[in-house]
Order: sequence, then C-alpha cells, then structure tokens
Amino acid sequence: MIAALEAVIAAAPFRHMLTPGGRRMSVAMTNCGRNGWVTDRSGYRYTGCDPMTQNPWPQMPAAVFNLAARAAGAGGFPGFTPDTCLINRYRPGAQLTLHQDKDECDFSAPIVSVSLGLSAVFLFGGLHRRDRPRRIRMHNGDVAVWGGTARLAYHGIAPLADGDHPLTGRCRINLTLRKAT
Ligand code: MD3
Ligand code: FE
Repeated sequence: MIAALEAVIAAAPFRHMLTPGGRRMSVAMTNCGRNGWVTDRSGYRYTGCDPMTQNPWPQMPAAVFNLAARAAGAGGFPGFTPDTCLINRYRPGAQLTLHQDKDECDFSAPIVSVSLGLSAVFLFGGLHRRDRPRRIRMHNGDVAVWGGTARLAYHGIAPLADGDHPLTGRCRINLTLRKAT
C-alpha cells in the first residue's frame, strides 16, 4: 500500500490547503482517483485535476480500490466503487476539527478509511455538532466502514501525539475512500 502511494505522492505532492475562511489546514492532503477533494478561499469541492499541477489526479492504485471495495462488502455495502481517495498526512500536533462529509452526491454509499503509521484518536460524534463524540483509537492497518446512519455523523481527529512508526516515521497517513459523483 505504501509503495503504491509513493508514486501517487510523487505526482501529486502533499500540500496544506486553505479553508474557505483562509486558514491553513494542519493536515497536509493530496488525492488519487477520478475526483479529488480540495478546499481554498472559494470553498470545498471535488475537481478532476490537481489545482497545483493542472494534471488529472493520479490513478487510484488497484490495491487501494480493491481493499476499500472488499472492506465495504464485509461491512454490509456490496458493490462500493470509490471514485476518489483523499490522502491525509498528520504530523505531530495536526488535527481535524469536527465536521460532516457532505460534498458527495450519494450518501447511500459508505466511506472507507484506512489508517497507516502513528495511532490517532478518532472523534465519532452524532448527527448534531453538540453530540459528545466517542473517542476511538485508530492504529496502523485499521480499516473502518462508515455507512447507513453513521454516514453523516460528525467526526474528527484529535491533535496527533508525537511518535515514530517503522512504516511512516513521525506521521500518520489516512486514506479516505468515497464515491463523490
Ligand atoms: C465517520 N478524515 O478526510 S477518516 C476526512 O482520519 C476525514 O483523516 C479522518 O474525516 C482522518 O474527511 C477520518 C474516517 C471517516 C471519514 C468519514 C466519515 C469517518 C467518518 C464520515 C462519517 C462518519
Ligand atoms: Fe471527514
């Protein structure tokens, strides 16, 4: 998985995107697949090309697609065909505040996430921002399927603790596979 991702990252490097409010995200991101999720001063959206290079996003590696499809099937969502994989890189201190994933067309498709490298505390909330989130530790190799009533749950990642992982060094990599269009 890591070897396949190296090629993606070489063609579409990690970058810190801007929120619509103009803040630099602490998580560095890139994408592969037919669509890629981006944010800048004009908002959140999916694009077919990388705004940094103007090139189409790199192809999704078959190993990544197959893992996500198999995991979704095992979780009760057969026929999942993700068209986008967001790759998030967390260094110590990086975090993702509570949010919903709402930029996709079809909320009946689940989201599959793959955690690599350093562990993180995943915040799994409810359908309202005020619902107190459960804290779930995500470790290297963990794969999660979020569908049905969980699809629109608020979620986030607590600030990453420092550490050193044999696979990734001082970071956590998360793959988020979705059907965007
Ligand atoms: C639960 N990423 O990229 S992945 C994101 O670890 C994002 O980088 C986190 O949230 C990360 O948008 C979490 C797991 C995840 C993704 C989407 C969900 C969990 C979810 C949508 C609904 C509920
Ligand atoms: Fe999310």
